[in-house]
Parts: sequence; structure tokens; C-alpha cells
Amino acid sequence: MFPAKLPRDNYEGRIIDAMSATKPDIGAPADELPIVPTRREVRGACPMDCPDTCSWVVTVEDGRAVELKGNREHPHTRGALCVKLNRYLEHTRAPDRLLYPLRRVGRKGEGRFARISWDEALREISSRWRRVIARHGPQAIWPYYGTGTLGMLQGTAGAGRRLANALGTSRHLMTICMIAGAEGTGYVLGDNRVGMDPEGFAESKLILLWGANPLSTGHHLWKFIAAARKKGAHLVAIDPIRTRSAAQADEHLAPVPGTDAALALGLLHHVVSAGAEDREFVAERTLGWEAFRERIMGFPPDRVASITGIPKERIRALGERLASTRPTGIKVGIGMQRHGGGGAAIRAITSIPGVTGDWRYPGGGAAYATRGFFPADWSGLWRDDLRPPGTRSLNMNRLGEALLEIDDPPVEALLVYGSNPVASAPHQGKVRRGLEREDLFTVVVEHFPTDTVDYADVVLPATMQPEHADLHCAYGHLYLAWNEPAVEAPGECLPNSEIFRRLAASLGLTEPSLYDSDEEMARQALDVDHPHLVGVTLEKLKRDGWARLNLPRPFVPFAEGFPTPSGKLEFYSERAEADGLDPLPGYTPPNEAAGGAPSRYPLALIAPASHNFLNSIFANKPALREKQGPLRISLHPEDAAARDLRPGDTARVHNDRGAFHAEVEVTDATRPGVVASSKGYWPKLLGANANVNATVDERDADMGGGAVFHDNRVEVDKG
Ligand SMILES: Nc1nc2c(c(=O)[nH]1)N[C@H]1C(S)=C(S)[C@@H](COP(=O)(O)OP(=O)(O)OC[C@H]3O[C@@H](n4cnc5c(=O)[nH]c(N)nc54)[C@H](O)[C@@H]3O)O[C@H]1N2
Ligand SMILES: Nc1nc2c(c(=O)[nH]1)N[C@H]1C(S)=C(S)[C@@H](COP(=O)(O)OP(=O)(O)OC[C@H]3O[C@@H](n4cnc5c(=O)[nH]c(N)nc54)[C@H](O)[C@@H]3O)O[C@H]1N2
Ligand SMILES: [Mo]
Repeated sequence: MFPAKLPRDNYEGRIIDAMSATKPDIGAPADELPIVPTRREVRGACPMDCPDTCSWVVTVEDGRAVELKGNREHPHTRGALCVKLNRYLEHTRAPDRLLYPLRRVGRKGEGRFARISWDEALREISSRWRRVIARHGPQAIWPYYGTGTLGMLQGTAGAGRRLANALGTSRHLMTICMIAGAEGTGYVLGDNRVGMDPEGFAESKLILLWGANPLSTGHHLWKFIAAARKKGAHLVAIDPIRTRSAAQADEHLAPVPGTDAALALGLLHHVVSAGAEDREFVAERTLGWEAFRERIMGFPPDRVASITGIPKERIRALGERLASTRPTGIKVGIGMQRHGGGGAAIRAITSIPGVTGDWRYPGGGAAYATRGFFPADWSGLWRDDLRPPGTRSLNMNRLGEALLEIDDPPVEALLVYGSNPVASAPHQGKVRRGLEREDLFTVVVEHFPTDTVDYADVVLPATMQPEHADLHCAYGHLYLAWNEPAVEAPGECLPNSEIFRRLAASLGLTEPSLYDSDEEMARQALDVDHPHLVGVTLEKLKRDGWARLNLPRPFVPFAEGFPTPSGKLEFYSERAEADGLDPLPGYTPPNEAAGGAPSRYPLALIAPASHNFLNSIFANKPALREKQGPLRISLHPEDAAARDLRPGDTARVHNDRGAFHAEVEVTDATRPGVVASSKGYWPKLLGANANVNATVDERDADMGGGAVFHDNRVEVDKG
């Protein structure tokens, strides 16, 4: 796989091909351009990790992007972006944007760099990687990516995996976001990322926003909810915190964090006790009802009230609504599954419509994700066939552990792209200690000088969405999108995909697919003979910017059966059993959040999405920082009084793992015993150089190696 030197003609031939194939992505020289009008509209898509994957239109005047709008024709976007993206163009031109390759000149973590050329950068990376490979084999290299862009070419599940596979690096397990819940859903429905069509909420009569805060985290859903409410639907939020969305609901139930599975079983207890289960659906379309029914009967209101902290009258009242309202649609949040029992919680909630029969109706069911409906040729895109057998996998939630404790082989080189683990991964102090290792060679591909960039040996500047091509599916609706590059990249920024091609070339790799152009890869991804893609072509995507999967609106899934081994919705799952889990949906208590043994750290900390940042993206943007305000810790008046904390005080929030500082807010928006803060702040822009993740445990959830960001106990003192 590693010829000392490639035949020159082959080498250059491939590279020239690849570069010319990519050239339009990064702008052709002016003298090659045909005569074009000075003002044009270019269709694209928002690349952020958000369920809404908006379709957008960039207005370009004389080669400069002058306006960015939501696409009016797109049924989910309907002309609106969000507070974060409304001024995205400004962000692409921000003064702190990284424009050139850099080499570290200071200590690791210090963030002092000198400009180098692309040639120097690529030579340095390839020679360091060759040495690492010679010493420990390719698995000592870890390509570590996050959700900076969800693009199929540039992003998370993108084409970068080809290079990793061809090299035989360690596999990156993409676990930081939603995997525990995805596995939980998968045991019930048969596919990890499928569920109700979110547009169906317009038809619901009862809507449960369960651990979801769409007004902040994907507001385009709200218009469907609003349409249902206009027709009389009742909206209930289930969240330990009174979020923006909960404040708008007709009813808000605040459970003890991590106890949702018990609540789900308690609501079903009422449904079954009222004889309101859909017997025909249960008999014909589900598996394991008798055993599940028995499990449900173990969760009477008294028990559920004592686990969840919700008064039993309220559990009964909601149980009664659920028993008597068809269709009921459940928006299943992602935040909720970041607990020790998060997978079990989502599994129990996904089972509810199996009992009530709501999966039959438009507006009924549980909406966790839609990505599984996109039948892209993922294996063709990723080329997992190139990966040597037996390659090890590394869980991105355990970055600190992997860097400090693994030695079979050790991780000696990191290639970080689309991720800011110092801000976003668990156990910040440990991550920092790992990244400080002198013998670790870290490359970070970025837009901005993040806390993670500060630890890089080499920094590579990446293009932003208006400057590169990409293909997008979505996890919160059923539309594909094509992002056409609108403007030239500033400085020497390159698309991730082009950086991978150049890395492959400088390593002398001969696998031809490593040099495919972006458009070639997009065609490969769409080259699937599947009914959902009938009529969807790259040409259509390029013309309109988007296309709905070939599915009716709203789409009622599973009418022809569930993609489980039995073809039925599986209350009883042999696959779960084979994975060493409870064969039935049940309640798995959280590690820390719900108390248990007395602890020096009595407060359960939840730090979910901030309204104005997208994970850690935009946390360096002055206008949005101002809107978002300082990092806050919100305490219930009782908890604040017990600690003599007053609004505006600086508090130190801490446990054995670490500490951060935040401004005190006193509010009854949280339950006593629960404190709330926000993810996403850049540690280096905060007082103590730490954000909430300084306190978060590097521990797996019950399924899929998910993270436990909200299963975290702390104490709060005057800072
Ligand atoms: N503005 C903005 N939008 C975003 C993001 C962002 O950072 N900012 N992040 C994006 C990403 S990466 C994702 S994955 C999605 C997430 O989308 P959501 O799941 O809607 O958002 P979160 O804020 O992570 O979590 C939702 C809610 O779960 C609650 N929660 C936490 N623990 C529990 C629990 O034990 N039980 C219950 N019932 N609720 C609980 C939190 O209080 C929070 O209000 O949002 C995306 N959209
Ligand atoms: N406490 C707490 N922590 C959390 C969460 C929580 O709820 N609470 N939520 C978790 C969740 S849901 C998620 S998804 C993770 C997210 O964690 P990460 O995936 O690490 O996301 P970000 O921190 O936003 O970092 C993404 C980086 O990618 C960069 N980027 C964007 N586009 C591109 C591109 O095209 N090319 C390159 N090279 N870089 C690009 C951005 O500039 C940004 O710095 O955070 C998790 N962390
Ligand atoms: Mo996420």
C-alpha cells in the first residue's frame, strides 16, 4: 500500500485530475470564467448539526456573497434561517478566520503559530505519519471528527473515511451526539435512525416534547406544532428545565433527570389500566406484548412518582390524555439520552406508540430521527471495504482516556476535523492532559482558532459552506440538499475533501478512489436503486437545491412492516438480549443524576444547547456572544439560598473531575436539586479557562458508547 515512490506520471496524472475536478469548488481564475451576470443566486444548504438542514440561497455580486436567505420554496425551511445563521456571511469573513497553514511555535496549548506553505504542511504531516506507521502501524493514527459539518462530502459521515480506511488507521466511533437513543430506537423499530415524519406533527392531537427544545435547537419544527395547536392540539413538555419550548407549552412536567423510562412505563400503566391499548395493532404488528405488559404493570403511579419526582395526579392526568387522544405524536429529544440509562429511556418512549397504535396515523408515532430513510450508498462513499480486517475502534467520548491510557498501540497522531473536543468532549481536564503529550502529533483542520487548535502541531485552514460543494441528508426531515459553492475561498483555505486528496497524494497512496472529485463522490453516494430515490438526481438537486425523498407528505412509516428481524415492532428484542441488554424496554437508572448514594455533589447539572451557539460554533462571534450573555448556572431559589448565592454572583461549579466558573441565575425554571448551564462556550473565552465539560464524566451510556453529558453531579460555591 506504501510504494516508496509512486510512478511519477501516475502520481501527477491523478493529482492534476483531482485538482481540476475540484477546481470549480474553490473558484476558477477570473480569466477562465465565462461572461456572467454580476448578480446571481446560488442555492446551498446549511451544514450545521441541526435537525433542520435548511435550504438556502446566497446572492453573489461581483464574486462576493452579499446576502444569505432561507429558501422559500423548501417545505421545511420556508424562507427562514435562525438567529445563528442569519449573519453567517459575516462569520465567514470574521477577522479571526484561519486562512493559512500554520506550524506550532509555542508550547502545546499555548496557541502560538507561524505561517507555513501547504507544501511544507503536507510534507510535515506525511513524514510524521510515515514514522508513526513505521513504529506502531497505522492504527496509531486516529482521524477524530465531530459534527462541525454534516455534509456527506466534507463532514461527519463524509468522504474523509476513505483515506482512513485506505491507510488502516483506528476507526473513529461517532458517539458524541445521539447514539444511545439511536440504538434504543433501533431495538424497537429495527433501524437506528428512523421514526415519525416530523411534518406529521401538524396532524397530531396530543404532542409530547420529550426532552426536546425545538424553539432553540431546530425551530422549523415549530410551525408544524403551531398548525396542530391551531386545530386544538395539546402540547406537553417533559424536561427538568423550563426551556423556551417548555415555557410555550400548555403543560410542563419536570422529571428528575434520567428517569424518563420510568415515566414512559408509568404513562403506559395508565393506558393499559384504562384498557386503551390498541389491541388489534398490538396483536398484529408487535412482538412480545404479554411480557411487556407485565413489565408495564410493575410501574404503578406511586412508584413512578417516587422515581421521577412528578406528582402522581399529574402522571395520571397525562396518562389519561395519552389513553384517549389519537393521534399522539412524540418529539423525542436527543438531549434526554445523554444519561447512563439514556438508551433505555428512548427505547421505552419509542415503544409507547406501539401500545397506543399511533404508528398507524399521520401525526402519530415517535420522532427521534429520519436519517435512516435516506438510502445513500454509504459504503460506496466511505469505502469501508478498503479497511484492513480487525481494525480497532476508538470511542470519541473517551479521547482523554485514549490519549493517556491506551498503548496497544498508543495513539501517536490525531487528525481532528469538524470538531472541537477541548470544548465539547467529556472530561476536559483529561482531554487537555492527553493533548499536551509531547510525543503526540496533532493536526487540526479548522475555520477558527479554537481551544483544540491551540494544541495542534499543524493547523490546516478549511473552507466554509459557501466556498465548497456538498451533499446533505437530514436527521429532522426527509429532504436531500445540494450545496453549490458560491464564492472563492479566502486565503489558502481548502475543502476538507481536497485536503484528504492532497494528504493521500503526499503519502503516495495509489487507491484511485482517494482522488475522486467531489462531484464524482456525490454521484456515487446517490447511485442507489431504491424507491426513496426514484426521481432524485444530482441534476435536480443542483437545479432546485433540494429534493424530497420519494415519499408521500406526511409520510406514515412502517405501513408495510417494521425493519426488525420479525417485521414487527419489537417490545421483546432478541437482538437486545444478544447484546447483553434487557430484552424488554425498562428503566435503567442514571449513574449520578437521580441521586442514589449520598454524595458530596448534591446537584444534578444539565448543560444542553444554547440558543445562540451551535455546539461550540459561533461562541467566538461577538454579536452572538453578546446575545447569549455570560456562561450562567441556573439554580432553584431553595438551592441558591442554601448556598447564599445571589443573582449575578460568580460561582465555582465543581466535582472531582474539574471545575468551571459561571454567573449565578436564580430561577424556578429548574427543579430543586437540578442546576442548568449551557454547552458550547469556548473555554479560553471564559474566566477559568474551562466550560461545563470540565465536570462531565468520561463514561459510557447504556447503549452504543454514548456520552453522559447530563448525568453529572456537582456542587456550586461562591467563586
Ligand atoms: N441553538 C442550538 N441548536 C442546536 C444545537 C446547539 O448547540 N444550539 N445543537 C444541535 C445538536 S448537536 C443537537 S444533537 C440537537 C439537540 O436537540 P435537543 O435534543 O432538542 O436539544 P438539547 O438542548 O441537547 O436537549 C433537549 C432537552 O433535554 C433536556 N434533558 C436533559 N436531560 C434530560 C432528562 O433526563 N430527561 C428529560 N426529559 N429531558 C432532559 C434538556 O434540559 C434540554 O432542554 O440540537 C441541535 N441544535
Ligand atoms: N456539556 C455538553 N457537551 C456537549 C453536548 C451537550 O449537550 N452538553 N452536546 C454534544 C453534542 S450533541 C455534540 S453533536 C458535540 C459536538 O461536538 P463537536 O463535533 O466537537 O462540535 P463543535 O464543538 O461545534 O466543533 C465543531 C468544529 O468544526 C469546525 N468546522 C465546521 N465546519 C467545518 C468544515 O467544513 N471543515 C472543518 N475542518 N471544520 C469545520 C467548527 O469551526 C468547529 O470548531 O458536542 C457535545 N458536547
Ligand atoms: Mo449533537
